[in-house]
Amino acid sequence: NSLANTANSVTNTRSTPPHIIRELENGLLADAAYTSPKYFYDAVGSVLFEAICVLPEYYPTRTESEIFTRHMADMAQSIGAGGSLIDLGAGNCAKAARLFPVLHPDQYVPIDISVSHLQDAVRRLQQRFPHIEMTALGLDLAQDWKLPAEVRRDQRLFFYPGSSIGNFEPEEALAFLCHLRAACDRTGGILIGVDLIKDKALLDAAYDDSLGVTAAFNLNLLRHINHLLHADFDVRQWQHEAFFNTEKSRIEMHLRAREDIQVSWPGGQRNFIKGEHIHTENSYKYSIQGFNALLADAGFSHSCHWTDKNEWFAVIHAKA
Ligand code: AVJ
Repeated sequence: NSLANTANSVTNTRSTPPHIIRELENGLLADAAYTSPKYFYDAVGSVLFEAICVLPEYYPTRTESEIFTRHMADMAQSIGAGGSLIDLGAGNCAKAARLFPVLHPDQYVPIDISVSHLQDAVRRLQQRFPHIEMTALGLDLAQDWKLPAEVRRDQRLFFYPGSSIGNFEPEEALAFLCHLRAACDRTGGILIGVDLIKDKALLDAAYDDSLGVTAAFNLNLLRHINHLLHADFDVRQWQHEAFFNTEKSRIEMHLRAREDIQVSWPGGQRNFIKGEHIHTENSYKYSIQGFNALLADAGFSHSCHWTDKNEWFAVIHAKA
């Protein structure tokens, strides 16, 4: 079986960058196959994620939004006015825009993997808030990145909502926080959304909703990989699986083979036996204490947090 799982150096004429092809092949050919969650977000995947965010079972988006509504004034008090607001993974910039009227940043720096996705949103925002200097940046936060000189150095506030930090392994999360700490001086800080450890049944339902939207989101990954790798995954042969792994404090998402499956792409192939799976995502959940410890390890000095009445989600402000 493993002999049949091969990659060779057949050159391809696809437009997918070679490092992406290599990364996908490495994951698919590993004994325990895996893929990176960044491949969820093609055009269909991005729309499915927006749908997930309004599902009754998916509490994080709604709960975080309620926390901002309720505690915005306190947050502004803790953060102070002015400075630059650096939005990590800005998308449509809507979450940050809610902060403008209370935080009054001098500069807004939305960052996303592709700057073209930001352009429309930034143009509209610039009209509503003409006094805020806006600089959109296209950077991959998972790679090494550096802010250009036009981003003022003092009073940097890194904004990282939505519990995106959960996709990092805890040691990667620490490295990422260290990187942010190094990018601000003593007047800087971060404002971050963190999903909290809670009852397993609630977590399981949030990632395996009754409508099957999260299942479609997970399965769509195979369509995206077919496109990137010219592979021949048949979505109907796979089953969505998501559960809270209590020992590891993380949601795991997998795609399970419903039958014996052979997948091929130019230069490689992989056999999956019935029941074998591809690990597609981890979403780590933290306690407030645990996350504060991570912030302290990263060199942040003081932190303040706000939460909902059920303590399902937290927004944390940490000063450098
Ligand atoms: C975008 C990483 C915050 O982990 O909750 C939602 C992604 N995956 N449902 C999360 C996701 C399945 C989401 N993050």
